Amino acid sequence: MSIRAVALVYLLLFLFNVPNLIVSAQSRTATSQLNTIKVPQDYPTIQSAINNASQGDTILVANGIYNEQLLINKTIMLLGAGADTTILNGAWTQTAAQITAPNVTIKGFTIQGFKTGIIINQTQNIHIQENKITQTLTKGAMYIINSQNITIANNTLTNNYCAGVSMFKTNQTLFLQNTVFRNGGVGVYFENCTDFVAKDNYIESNEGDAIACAYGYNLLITGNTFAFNGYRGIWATNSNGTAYHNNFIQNFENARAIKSSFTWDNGYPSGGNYWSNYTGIDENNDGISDVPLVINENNVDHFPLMKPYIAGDVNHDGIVNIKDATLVCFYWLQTVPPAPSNVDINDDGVININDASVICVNWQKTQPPTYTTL
Ligand SMILES: [Ca+2]
Ligand SMILES: [Ca+2]
Ligand SMILES: [Ca+2]
Repeated sequence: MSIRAVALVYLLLFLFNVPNLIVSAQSRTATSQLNTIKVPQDYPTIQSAINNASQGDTILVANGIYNEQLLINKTIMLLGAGADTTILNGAWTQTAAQITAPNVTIKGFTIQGFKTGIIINQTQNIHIQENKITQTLTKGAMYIINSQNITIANNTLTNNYCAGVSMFKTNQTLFLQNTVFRNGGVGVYFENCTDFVAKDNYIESNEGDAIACAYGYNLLITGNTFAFNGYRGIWATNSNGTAYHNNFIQNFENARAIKSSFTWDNGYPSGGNYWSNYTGIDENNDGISDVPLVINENNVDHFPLMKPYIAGDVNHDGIVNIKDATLVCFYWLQTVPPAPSNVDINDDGVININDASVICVNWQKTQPPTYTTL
């Protein structure tokens, strides 16, 4: 047999064995690491599944009503079949889910009828996503203390008797695209917290403030709508941060900042916030008031918007349309500056497909959505 023929045989043998090698490698990974546990097929209750899970397991919870209180003291992903159909139901006592372990996800549940919805206590890397939390009592829908790196996204917190979220001594929180609606207290309250980001939330018709903070540092509050709240859109004391591209619509008072210093705009022509009770003057017709809005001497929105902010409304004329798309095309792949800041919709310093896609998503929108139109 020639050397070439031998080489060919070895090559064929190798190729023939590759799929088997891959399969055995995959099965080793599957058996030695993560498992998926199903409720009620594998265990009748969610808590029994948690008790029998290993660190890093995923627990899938089928549709149904579960009359349980959960203690989550190990790293798991807890995935309901969806908030419309997977219900954690309380009897007005205790806590629906208490999380004390790091790296926990809770997604896809309705949580209703508890003293407190979710408590996150002295831990980190927690994701709370796509849940509905309603009808809670004293400590509200979510109560977070001494924790860090918390993401709360796409949840609906509504008809709770006290606050939506209360948070203490907790850093690096992302609060994104949540609806906080018609709660009996403040929408989101936090105290002694650093690096809190609230982006693209609808916080409406709560009896207290939409956002209230004491001793909050390096806050970023952007893209939110605060409407019809009983007290303020933002109330802050001894705090600092940045708040722009928010809509303040018919709150009892839009903003109050005590011993606090915020930046209330993103410069020109990106702009500041929309304040429904502020008429302003716009003689040069750029959609930005020619007169600043002064909350107090340390808190000035230098570029108040004349129309409600909608992501993608680059030219501030109150509608996302071909005029905005044209501006993005014109400055395509340019950096900011020299390109104007209003065209960089997502504030990442370059005009590209990420900005164009925001325009596509919000095409023809003319007003910030409110709860009644969601
Ligand atoms: Ca102007
Ligand atoms: Ca526009
Ligand atoms: Ca950009």
